[in-house]
Amino acid sequence: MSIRRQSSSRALLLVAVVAGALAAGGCSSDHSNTAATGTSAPAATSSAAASTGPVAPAAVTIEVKDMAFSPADVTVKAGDTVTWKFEDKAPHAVQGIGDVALGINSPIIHKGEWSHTFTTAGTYRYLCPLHPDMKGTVTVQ
Ligand SMILES: [Cu+2]
Repeated sequence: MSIRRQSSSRALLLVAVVAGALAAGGCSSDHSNTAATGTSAPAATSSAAASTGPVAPAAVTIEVKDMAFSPADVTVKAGDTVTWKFEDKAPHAVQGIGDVALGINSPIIHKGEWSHTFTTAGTYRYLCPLHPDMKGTVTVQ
């Protein structure tokens, strides 16, 4: 970790030196290049504290296989995350129907997972844009 950061800041320093040399190129006098002495690396403090609320959000998984979403209808609470697990012979996607479901838009996935966190109560209908007969509903309470 610290080694990696050191080398990246060294690369930054190198860029600064090159940039300084380029900037000084137009000037014909013999200034010594002391531009890059005082560069301090940016403090990359990553405080990824896991903030757990009073109620742990639930995770619901919908299987995407045999040309269907299963279960097709799920009910979750606001703040819950729904994961679609794609494991069919054909690729599929999850696309919300209507304005209320605009944020629901997965890429086309053959094998893999895609998640969406529902923050607002409502009824969200979706389909697979490749196979519009594949439909599902997420009800958020
Ligand atoms: Cu599909």
